[in-house]
Amino acid sequence: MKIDAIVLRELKMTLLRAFTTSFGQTLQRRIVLVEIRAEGLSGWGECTAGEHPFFSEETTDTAWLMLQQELAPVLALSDPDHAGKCPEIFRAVRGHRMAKAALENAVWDLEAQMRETPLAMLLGGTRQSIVCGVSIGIQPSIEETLERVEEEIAAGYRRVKLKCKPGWDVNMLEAVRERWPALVLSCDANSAYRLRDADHLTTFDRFGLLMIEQPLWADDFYFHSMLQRRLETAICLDESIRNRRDALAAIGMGSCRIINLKLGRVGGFSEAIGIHNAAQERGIPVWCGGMLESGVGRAHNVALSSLPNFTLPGDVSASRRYWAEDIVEPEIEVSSQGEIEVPQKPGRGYEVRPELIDRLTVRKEEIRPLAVVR
Ligand code: OSB
Ligand code: MG
Repeated sequence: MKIDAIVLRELKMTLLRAFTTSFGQTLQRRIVLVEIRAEGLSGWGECTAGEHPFFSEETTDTAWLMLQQELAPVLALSDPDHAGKCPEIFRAVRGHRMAKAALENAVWDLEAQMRETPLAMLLGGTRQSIVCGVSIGIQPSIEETLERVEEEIAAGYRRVKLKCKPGWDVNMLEAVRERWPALVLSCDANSAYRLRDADHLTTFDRFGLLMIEQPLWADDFYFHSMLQRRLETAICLDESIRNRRDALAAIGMGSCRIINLKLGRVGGFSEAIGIHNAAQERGIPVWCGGMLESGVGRAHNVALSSLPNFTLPGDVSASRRYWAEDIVEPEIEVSSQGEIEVPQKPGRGYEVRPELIDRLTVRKEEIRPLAVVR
């Protein structure tokens, strides 16, 4: 494909309510979107970097810099015949996986349109609909937590994940479990615990959780493998898994029994498919995580979740949980059965809304192949 231009935009979007994890609170999102124009079509991608380097090293600003100075110029000068070539095109740049993913996913999006194929099908998806869970942030009180959980169950969601941290765990989990004994429940610590908390973490076993997500260090496999041996509850790794080799290491060492797959964290669809396949071959289920995405990233998460080894409910939920107005049409909607239909239309299957995107844009830059001097 011959690329005419790559447009970078930063959008300012306010969440309907603040989202709190063990590492901090987010209300105001600063989202980098990329648009790749080629052959009369536009592919879109979203960078899932946060505003601060708390979840990972990347931020909105580091991603902007890398996209503008390194990645978009290299991609604009290449003319990939397949989106799967992107990792090779970006190989010289170390790290910055969320920035790379924004571009690579836009190329997949574009390729699906060119081939007049649904994005999900191009990726190897086999599901007509995906099963959805929700991630509930740390609340000011247990009462408010119970209210949130009640709303989400009433909306049809099939799994509830509760953010936790030392001091906000057993009492809260106990209250939720007591009220809903059969609820499919998990928790996510975003690496807030240490190995000295192992005895404490074993007490979570009594809540019958589907999993404990990323209890220990964001870059660790070894200590998670030691912890996993002591827990009945499955550990799910999120932050630790950056690529397929990490997934193989974690599975091989017994660091986890479940993997949370996030497109941005692993650098895009190609690596995500590699991890999906490696996990599938070894009997390890995966599910799709979320990063408080706008409709563009969310549409890509829906497509990814249609692959066969996404056998657990993901954190892919409805636009209306996050935004007064999402930037895609239709918005991502969840049925009363807690499912999202995988679009059967060519491409991502959710149109972008250009006027709304313009209104939310706070900076914009266009990179054209002819203007790139390397
Ligand atoms: O660890 O899964 C996480 C949001 C931001 C950063 C990290 C995480 C999350 C979530 C929210 O849990 C998932 C979502 O609803 O998008
Ligand atoms: Mg997580």
